[in-house]
Amino acid sequence: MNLKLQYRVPASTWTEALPIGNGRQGAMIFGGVESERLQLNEDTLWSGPRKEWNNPGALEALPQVRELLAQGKFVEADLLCKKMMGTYTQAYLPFGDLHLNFEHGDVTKGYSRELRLDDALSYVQYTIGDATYSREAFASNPDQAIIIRLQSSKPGRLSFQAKLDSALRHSTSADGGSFLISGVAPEYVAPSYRTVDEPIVYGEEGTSQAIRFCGRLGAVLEGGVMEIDAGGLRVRGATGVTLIFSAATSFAEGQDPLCLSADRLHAAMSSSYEELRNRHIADHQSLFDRVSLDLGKSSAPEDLPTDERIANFGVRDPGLAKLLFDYGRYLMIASSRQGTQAANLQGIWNSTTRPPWSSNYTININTEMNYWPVETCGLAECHEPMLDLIEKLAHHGKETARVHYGTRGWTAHHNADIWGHTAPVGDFGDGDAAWAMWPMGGPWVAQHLWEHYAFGRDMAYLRDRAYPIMKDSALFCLDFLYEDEQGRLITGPSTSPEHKFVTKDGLAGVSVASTMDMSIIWDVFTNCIEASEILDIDAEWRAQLTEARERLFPMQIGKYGQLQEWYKDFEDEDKEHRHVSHLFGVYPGRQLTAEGTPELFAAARQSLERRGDGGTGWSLGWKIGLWARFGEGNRAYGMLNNLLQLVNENEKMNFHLGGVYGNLFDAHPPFQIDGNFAATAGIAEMLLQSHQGFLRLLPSLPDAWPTGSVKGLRARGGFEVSIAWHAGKLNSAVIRSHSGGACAVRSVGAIFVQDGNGVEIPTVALADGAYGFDTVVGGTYIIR
Ligand code: FUC
Repeated sequence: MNLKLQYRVPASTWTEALPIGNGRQGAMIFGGVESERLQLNEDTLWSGPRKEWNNPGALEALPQVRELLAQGKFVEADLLCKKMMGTYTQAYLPFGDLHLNFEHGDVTKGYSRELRLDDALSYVQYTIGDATYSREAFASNPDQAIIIRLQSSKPGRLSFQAKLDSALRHSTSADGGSFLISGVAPEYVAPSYRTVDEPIVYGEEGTSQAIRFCGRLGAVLEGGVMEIDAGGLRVRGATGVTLIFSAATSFAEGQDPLCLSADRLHAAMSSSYEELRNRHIADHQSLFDRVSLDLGKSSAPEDLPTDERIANFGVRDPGLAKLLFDYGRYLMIASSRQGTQAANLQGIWNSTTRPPWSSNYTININTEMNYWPVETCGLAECHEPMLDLIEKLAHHGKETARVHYGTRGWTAHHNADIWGHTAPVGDFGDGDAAWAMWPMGGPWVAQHLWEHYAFGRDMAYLRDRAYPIMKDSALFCLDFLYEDEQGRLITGPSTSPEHKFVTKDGLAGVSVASTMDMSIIWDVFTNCIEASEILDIDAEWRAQLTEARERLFPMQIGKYGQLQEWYKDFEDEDKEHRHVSHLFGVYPGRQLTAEGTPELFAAARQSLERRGDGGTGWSLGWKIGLWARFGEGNRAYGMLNNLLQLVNENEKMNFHLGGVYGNLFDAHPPFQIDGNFAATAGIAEMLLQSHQGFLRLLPSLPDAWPTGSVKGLRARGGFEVSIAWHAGKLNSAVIRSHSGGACAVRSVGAIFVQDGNGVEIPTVALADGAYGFDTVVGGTYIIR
């Protein structure tokens, strides 16, 4: 089956529309016949400007909170944490819409609409009378524009009006041969979960510090005539039209969106449609083609619409599981490119002015999850915007660490935004501590700096860019930790994100030394220790970290045989809570493994079992990866099954329900992109793992995929790995070494290795059932 999403009717809702993007500009294409809508986004269009978010009163409350925690007064401590809150983040906003109104009516024959993942093209086609109309659209990264090609098979049949619109304050005009929309964002947008009298606040015209935006629409005609005025762009009697849309904002300092959008438009208009299209496809494929997956023959009919395929087949169609995997890679390339903003809660696609959770960066799971597939799936360049965001947070988070906790280093809490917000959110007293009071956002995102090195092995990057920020994050942890009465190092106030526990006084979110805090700190310490060894620097500091790591409050096994989520064996507020924060050490961490920590690993598995098989889309996505790490392919497959359930657009927010919409977007509900990325990462994790110092081939292959292959996955150590399997067993694997050095592989039993010339390479048996051999840079090794 072709690599595409396909439908026989136009989208009637936003979650049936199809996403395109070039990392910066995005569009959701509805494919309407008489009136077409492209809902537009630009990734720097947020409310703002940056305002002070730290709370100078926080530090004073800290010792009082710690004192209450020492006395076991958790509910009181939880309430006192309100004194430590800063402001809410700003919101990511919709740019507007491009409307096309055609004069040919809406009675068609043979309508089809599709999104092709391999060349990143959206395509609509239908017949009216004796003319066939087609629309091809793409978002070009090399040409920084959205391009739509309209065609009629009969000369002169294309007549339509095109106009740009926005829900934000704006005006329109004709300007230098293009149709121009220009506007300004609000200075503040309250989160959607808050009821306030004035949720959207604009600044004064002329003096507003908010982000300004401009969009321009230009057209190149084959036949026909065109007029442009403040009402839009009108075309009469054309045979073919290329529409080009360019957008810009004033987010980057000194950037004038009026000029920039014009420059971008003129540059794109100087190329022919074919040139634009070819450049776009080459650019997309340079990333997309690095990986390919085959899970076996599709069981669904070739022409079945994707929404029906989800509803009628789900995971039972291996072709649909493959499509979901490839869709995650497609969406990453479309929403996160070098120089753009990191993908937020909705990637770059958002149509509402008060989007769920402000469509911000939620860094207590969601933003990290977005970037789980990038390294394993060969998209390391797409990681860059996340690394940029981390740098921004590290910069602003120094002040937050100092003001809120009196520590060195830097940190961030559970929400961030384009301005680099790092404080606990809650408008100085409004927030809920179980969510906001979590200074582990910094240390968690710091993991990404290390992982980028672990896969890519770029020493200069590690030394100059990653390590200094990782080190400062570890410094924050060292200062934030304090001793309990037995001399163990604990955190406090400490939460297990968004989950509360039962106390005699009621529910509380805050205690000390939650398992997640300890796991994240173990992770940042370990990564710093290894990085400093590799760089051969900071020996004394390394010793200090190693000593502190030994003294971290230990993990414990609770009364249900589970890995305890909190430092005491409290009862859960919600046994099936969507967050599985205490399992961080299994995935995405590497502290807990079957070989290294068998009892804790088994307890972690029991915790996952107790959490159940339900959850929001992203929660299901996390559980795919976790079951893959537990080596249980059939359970991971079960989670994929639960994710590949069709969710109705009108489904209300539900913390226990997940699935996908008709356009295969992950449903929280509402839409949230993280689950798509987690699914892609999870499938990769089922086929290849490398977090234990060796490559594990096919660690969690489910029975449902007996025969298949994957090409181009990446593993830590700078390896590119292709694997073929048959009847559930490894056929062969090909490993390409990009940075040379030792390679260790674990499969079933001993391995037989040949180099690219068929010469046998000697192997040595290592610990944990792995076998090792030496590689040279650029060398290819065949494993059987
Ligand atoms: C986390 C989750 C919610 C949602 C929100 C954006 O806090 O618990 O389910 O994903 O982020």
